Amino acid sequence: MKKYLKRLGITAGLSLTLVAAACGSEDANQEAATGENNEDSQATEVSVGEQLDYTITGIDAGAGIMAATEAAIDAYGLDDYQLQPSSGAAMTSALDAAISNEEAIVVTGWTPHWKFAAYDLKYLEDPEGVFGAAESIHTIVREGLDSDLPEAYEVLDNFYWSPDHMGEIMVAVNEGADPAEAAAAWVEANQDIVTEWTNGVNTVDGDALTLAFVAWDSEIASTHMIGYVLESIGYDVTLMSMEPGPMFTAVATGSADAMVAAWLPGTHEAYYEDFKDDFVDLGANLDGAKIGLVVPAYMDITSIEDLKN
Ligand code: PBE
Repeated sequence: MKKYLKRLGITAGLSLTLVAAACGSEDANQEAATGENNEDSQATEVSVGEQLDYTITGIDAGAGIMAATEAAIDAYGLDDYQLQPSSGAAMTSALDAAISNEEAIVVTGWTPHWKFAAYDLKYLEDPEGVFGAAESIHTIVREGLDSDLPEAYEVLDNFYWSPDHMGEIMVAVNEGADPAEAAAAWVEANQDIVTEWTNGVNTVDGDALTLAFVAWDSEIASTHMIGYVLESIGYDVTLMSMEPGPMFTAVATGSADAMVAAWLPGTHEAYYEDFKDDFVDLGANLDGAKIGLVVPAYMDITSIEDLKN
């Protein structure tokens, strides 16, 4: 049976070999089961919560998945846990470090994301349905875009792709490609898809267009991709990276022309409700997205409920 070690930080005083040997030994399991040799078995039994330092590794504080995770902490009575805010990049590097050492970790995770191609991961089941079902990612534009920049409006309205398409750019970026170059390469290699969005749309002559986005890996991919497509029909496109609240505000107030990063109906519900009368929702550009709590496949738990153990 594969065993993973709890974080080294809380194994002070025990050598790695000792913990590994004790946890892995049939004798120790037997003793724990029979209650024999209590002193030893207590030293080797580490709860899931202890292995995790009662920490859920999060991302940026304004992300919808952070609010959903706080709601899950409430719904599942995970009172001892804290949700650690960080960033998408810090979350994946914590995940990478934990997996290299086969340690326990639970992160706020979402699909599409390259981490599922890079590592063997699983979503924890969510019997309370706190994280919702499948999500769609919507394209949202400022009021008046249809008359001011009708060609951009048309392409943005036509834009629709699959989680696999988005994943291809994300994987390339994770493997070291510059996002703009990875997006351009994807567009060039997928002209059959892209021409469905641009067919019959007139070219323009350098009109300025701004796209707001948050630097989540998924949105880095989509925003660079559609920005490149809009450049290719003649727009002078500026990508503006910001926090989620400001992204919604920017499109609602018209300081950005569009965004392709609204996760609905659940993840960005609160932002959407605040601003929905002040912008135009062009509907889904991708279906089959998902958010939840994610752990390495080697962890011996299947449900968010198991975090209590
Ligand atoms: N995400 C990626 C975002 C939406 C896109 C799931 C991290 C969020 O939680 O707000």
